[in-house]
Amino acid sequence: MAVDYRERIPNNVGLSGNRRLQRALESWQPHYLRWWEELGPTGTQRDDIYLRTAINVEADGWANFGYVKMPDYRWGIFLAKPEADRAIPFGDHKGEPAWQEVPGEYRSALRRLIVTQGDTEPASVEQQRHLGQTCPSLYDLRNLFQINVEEGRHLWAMVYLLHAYFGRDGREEADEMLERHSGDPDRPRILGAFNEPTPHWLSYFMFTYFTDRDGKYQLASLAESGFDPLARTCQFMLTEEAHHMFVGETGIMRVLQRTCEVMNELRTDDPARLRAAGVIDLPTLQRFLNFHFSVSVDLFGQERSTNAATYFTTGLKGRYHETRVDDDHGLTDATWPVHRLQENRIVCEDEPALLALNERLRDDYIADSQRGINRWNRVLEQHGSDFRLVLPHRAFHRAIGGFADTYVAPDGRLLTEAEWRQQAGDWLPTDADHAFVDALMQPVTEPGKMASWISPPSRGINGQTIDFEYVKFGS
Ligand code: BYC
Repeated sequence: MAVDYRERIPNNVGLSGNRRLQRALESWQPHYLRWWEELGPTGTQRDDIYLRTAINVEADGWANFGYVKMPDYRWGIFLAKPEADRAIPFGDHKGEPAWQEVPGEYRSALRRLIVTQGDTEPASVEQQRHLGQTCPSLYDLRNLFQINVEEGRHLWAMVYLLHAYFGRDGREEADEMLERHSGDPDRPRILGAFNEPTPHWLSYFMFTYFTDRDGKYQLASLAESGFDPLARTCQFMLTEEAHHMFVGETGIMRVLQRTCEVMNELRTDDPARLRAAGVIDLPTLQRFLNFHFSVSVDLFGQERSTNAATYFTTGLKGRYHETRVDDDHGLTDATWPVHRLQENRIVCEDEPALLALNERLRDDYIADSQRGINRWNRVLEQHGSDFRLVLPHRAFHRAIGGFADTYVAPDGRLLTEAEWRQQAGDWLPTDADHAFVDALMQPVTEPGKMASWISPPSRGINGQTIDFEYVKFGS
């Protein structure tokens, strides 16, 4: 369906044919814009930014580039094209026609999933709101804003579902999306990682690599949902999510590249000398990696989860690439290996697969995270460094699940609390690490120029050169 950009809310869901829904969303829109102004990227209202905007869901339509002022960005509502005669692919209702309306008996579970998903989107915009003031280049600044507007659009996607399918309580939930705030002691965001600060660009690149990747796996699982509007919404969101992870992966790669160059120039890997030369030493990068990986691993929930089992049997949330998995899609007798603590050691034992769905998705996520780490390590190898970045053990620094109250080293060794306290500063970013990275974050806004601590990207956006003026600052 073509998108009408003359409408206040561009959409491919036929909004103009449903006056009630249109009015409800149009009355939410000013609240959203006020939230964007108050808690979105700071001091950017008048800047022209080279952004991509989705104008339809076709291959040639979802990435339209041009200069836009962010408050004028057209946050639209887009669902992937419907699949004719789609059937529910898993669970007790497997093979029945996918639901086009909310199944009454699963209403509150479905609403909960949509609210949890939706809550993360504005949270990440809030977390990143000050980063624009310390951008390492115009290229990076533009990518930050691209991600921010798309997270805004992903909030619109969930708010549309709440308004369109959940009546009054859906509208209330949509309002609350703008009332909870990242890190707010009274009204925090729902999931832990979304209340952690993203104070500088190193955290941001790690966040977009690790935390946006949780988004990929959760959205892919929801894209299998028997509730067809949710599945179609998530399918389209996933096309945008890839760029966010690209920003994280290439961001860290460029940091590594720059550090390696200086290591070779100075013939040293001494952190103090490298820091003095204005680059981020490798042990510091590893500590930030440990932190962002561990808080992102928490986002998959408990290892044994009856919630997850219910979401699956009721057909609301599937597995990663559910339709490509070769089994009965019911999981009644299947098992899955799960890590857990047993008398002072970590064991991995088979558990009922239905209860282990969070752990299974976490396994998919960890394997995917490792692939990027391998690519980062290739940069180190190419520069002759023996240092290798490693993913910490899944039990390291956990706040959710069976390892939440244990002290575990990055290599999986169980520790006493005293041992942990003694060594935590070797494994997680310290205040001094943050202060050092903060001090590096001086804005660079001349086209084509990069901060001292990061290499240029290998290419620009949409075929433009690296020195293209990706952001034109308003007066
Ligand atoms: N922090 O049975 P469990 C993204 C709660 S990211 C705090 O394991 P379940 C994005 C849990 O809510 C993708 N609380 O839970 C990325 C439950 O609470 P109740 C976001 C947590 O339901 C970057 C209790 O602990 N999407 O899109 O199996 C930028 C029991 O746990 C946490 C989704 O998450 C935590 N980390 O699993 C922008 C998809 N973990 O019910 C965007 C939707 C668990 O006891 N959500 N709890 O009050 C879900 O599928 C599930 O809610 C979860 C949790 C996987 C998160």
